[in-house]
Amino acid sequence: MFIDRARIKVEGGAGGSGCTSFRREKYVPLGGPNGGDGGHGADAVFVASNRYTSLLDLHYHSTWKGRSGENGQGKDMHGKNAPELIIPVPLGTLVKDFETEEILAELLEEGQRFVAASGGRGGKGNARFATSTNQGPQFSEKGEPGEVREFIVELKLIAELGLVGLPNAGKSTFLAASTAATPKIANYPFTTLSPNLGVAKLSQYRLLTIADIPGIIEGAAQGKGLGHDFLRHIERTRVLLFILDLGDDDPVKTLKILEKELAQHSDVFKKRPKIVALNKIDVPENAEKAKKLKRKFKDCFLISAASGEGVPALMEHVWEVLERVRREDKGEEIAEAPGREYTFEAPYTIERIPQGYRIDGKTVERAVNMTDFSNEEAVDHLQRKLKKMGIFKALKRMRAKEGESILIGTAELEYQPE
Ligand SMILES: Nc1nc2c(ncn2[C@@H]2O[C@H](COP(=O)(O)OP(=O)(O)OP(=O)(O)O)[C@@H](O)[C@H]2O)c(=O)[nH]1
Ligand SMILES: [Mg+2]
Repeated sequence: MFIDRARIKVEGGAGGSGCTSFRREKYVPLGGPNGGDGGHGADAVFVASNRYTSLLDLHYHSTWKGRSGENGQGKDMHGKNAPELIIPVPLGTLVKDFETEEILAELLEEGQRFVAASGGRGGKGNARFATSTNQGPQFSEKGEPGEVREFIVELKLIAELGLVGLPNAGKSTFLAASTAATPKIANYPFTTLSPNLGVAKLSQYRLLTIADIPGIIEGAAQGKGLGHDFLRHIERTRVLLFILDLGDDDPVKTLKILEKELAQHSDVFKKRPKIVALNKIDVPENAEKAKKLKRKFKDCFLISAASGEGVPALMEHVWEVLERVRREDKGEEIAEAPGREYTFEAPYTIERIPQGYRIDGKTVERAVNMTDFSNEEAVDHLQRKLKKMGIFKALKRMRAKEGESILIGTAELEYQPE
């Protein structure tokens, strides 16, 4: 198994600001307020899609930011909400919090979603603040900033096709021919020292992951060579592809050796469908030999990993076998989604700090973030809001003194007892 990991930063779109405006009509000296609300900022959402098989795209695109909502306008026109920002990830993606590494979501099914960062709420226009005592409010709310979060996204890549062969048989060359992987290839044994992985794209939606492991030699089970250590990497593949070098003295014997080594390593290989490819058909002497040899295998493909000859036909066959196995395996792999626990959270907390008090809490911070402090009326409105939430009472109980600082989010206010 291989783990693909990416660190990404996601930011929801900011809400649009509310508008301060008044009706203008002929012969009406002072129209009522008609400033519209700002639109919602974009939520950023992870969506599982079977069109993706690796996190490669996230490695190249590590910061995502949703669009802002539109600002409200006069004549009660609300700003448009921003469309959702979709971050596509492959099925099986695990989303973890960057700081705590807590698993937040496991996206297993097509279309399954997880909201990574919420967009900010749109600010209310001044029309919303009209009351019997203040019929012409001169202020509106600013849009709320979008949420900003960092994640570690993980994908356990389970290769579906495992390549098995003696050193130098051409396994890495085959991986390079069928996928975009660029493994080291050389004309000496044990070129590959650790597993390589590639994704073969047969057509837009037909993708399959291939594992190329170091060559296996006779006696590997007793510790010879390197290959045995890596057999566990292909234990979970659904299909095995044996790559045999036509230049070998006796490829039939080679296949027997390889099968024996696999059997000694683990019983799981017994049930795996096996496909045989005779490689290096491009070498003239091999072409002759291949004709006779072909009959000795029940089912085999003649290919040249180097020139690509025969590779597409082989891949189509691999795909057919895989589709059958996938259908059969389906029942086994139902992973449970992690349960969620809900805990009670106080709406805000007040903490004594050297210069005064610090208030933390989503609603309070949001109210502050959405206030335009250059506008007296807006500040008054905030005061009333905080009062409704019982913040002044709480501060009084904590014996806050006039002029002490109250820190909320990024704002610093001054405490005035009522
Ligand atoms: N002529 C010819 N040479 C090939 C073909 N496939 C691979 N080779 C050559 O065979 C040699 C070994 O190829 P690799 O792909 O490194 O073999 P491997 O099976 O990955 O070897 P290890 O990693 O050592 O296990 C290289 O020199 C390749 O260029 C082929 O189809 N035709
Ligand atoms: Mg190799």
